[in-house]
Amino acid sequence: MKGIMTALITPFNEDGTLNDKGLREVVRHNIDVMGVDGLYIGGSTGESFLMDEAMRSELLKIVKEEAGDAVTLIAQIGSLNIEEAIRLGNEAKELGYDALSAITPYYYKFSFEEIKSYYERITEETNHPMVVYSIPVLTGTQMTIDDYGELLAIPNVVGVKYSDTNLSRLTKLKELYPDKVFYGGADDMLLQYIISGADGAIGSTYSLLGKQAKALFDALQNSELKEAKNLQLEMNQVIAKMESIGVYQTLKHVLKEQGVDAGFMKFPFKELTDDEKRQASEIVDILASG
Ligand code: HMN
Repeated sequence: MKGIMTALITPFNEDGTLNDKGLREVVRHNIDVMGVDGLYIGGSTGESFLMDEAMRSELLKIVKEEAGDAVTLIAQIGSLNIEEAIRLGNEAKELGYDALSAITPYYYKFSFEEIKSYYERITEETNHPMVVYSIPVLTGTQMTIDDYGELLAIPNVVGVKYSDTNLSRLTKLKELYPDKVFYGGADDMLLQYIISGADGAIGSTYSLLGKQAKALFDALQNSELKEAKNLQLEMNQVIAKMESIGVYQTLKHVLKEQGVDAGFMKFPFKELTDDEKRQASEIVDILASG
C-alpha cells in the first residue's frame, strides 16, 4: 500500500461512453512504462463524479481485468448516495481490489458526525480496507487532528489520501497513527509530503511523471535530499504547465501524443483548444528531452 500510485484518468469515447481499449492502454502504460506501485481508480482525475453507477462499475471491472495482481489497486467508490457507494464497494471487493477509498461527502455542509457515520456504514457493509479521501479544496470539508483520529479508529479504516496542504497536521497524524497509511495528494508537493511523514502519494500527473516520482520517493528513502529536490523542481515545471492549461485535458492530450489512446473528456468538461494543444505538446518535448 506504500509508494507512488497513479490517480487514473478515464478515457471516454466522443459520445461519453467508456473507451474500453483506451482504458486498457492507460493501465498498461502506467504499469509497464511508468512502473508505478499502484493505481487509484475512479477519483477526481477519473471524472467518476460525472459517471452513472453502471459506468463506474464497468470501469472497476475493466481495470482489474487488465491490471490483474501486478500492482496495488484502490477503488474510489464514494458517492453522495450511500447505497451506491456500498454496492460499488462490495463489487470492488469481490473483483479483488486491495482497498476502497471514499471521498468525504460533499455539496451539503455535513456535520462531522454525519461524515463519520458515512464511513462507518460503508466499512460495516463492505468489510474491506478503506482509505479516507480528504480533499478540502474541492469539498470544503476541513478536518481537525481529532476528526481524523476518530475516522482512523473506525474498524477497516487503514489510512487517508491526504489532499490537504497542512503539513504540520500530517506530521502530527503520522506520529499519532504510525500504523496507518498516509498518501500525499498535491503532486507539486510530493517531496514535502514524504518528508512530513506520508507513506506515498496518489496523483494524476504520475501517468506522465511516474518515473520521476518513483525516483524522488527512492531518493528520499536513501536520504538523498538534494537529488529529491532537483527531481521535484523538474516535475514542477511540467505540473505548473499542466495546471495552467487544465490538468486532466493535458494528461489526455500528452498521452495521446505518446501513442496511448487516452480518449476524450466527459461532458461538461471541454477539450483543449488548438492553442492549448500546442502548449500541451511542449510537455511532450520536455518529457522526451528529460
Ligand atoms: C484523484 O482523486 O483522482 C486524485 O487523487 C486527485 C489528485 O490528488 C490530484 N488532484 C486533483 O486532481 C484535484 C492531483 O494529482 C493533481 O491533479 C495534481 O497535483 C496537479 O494539480
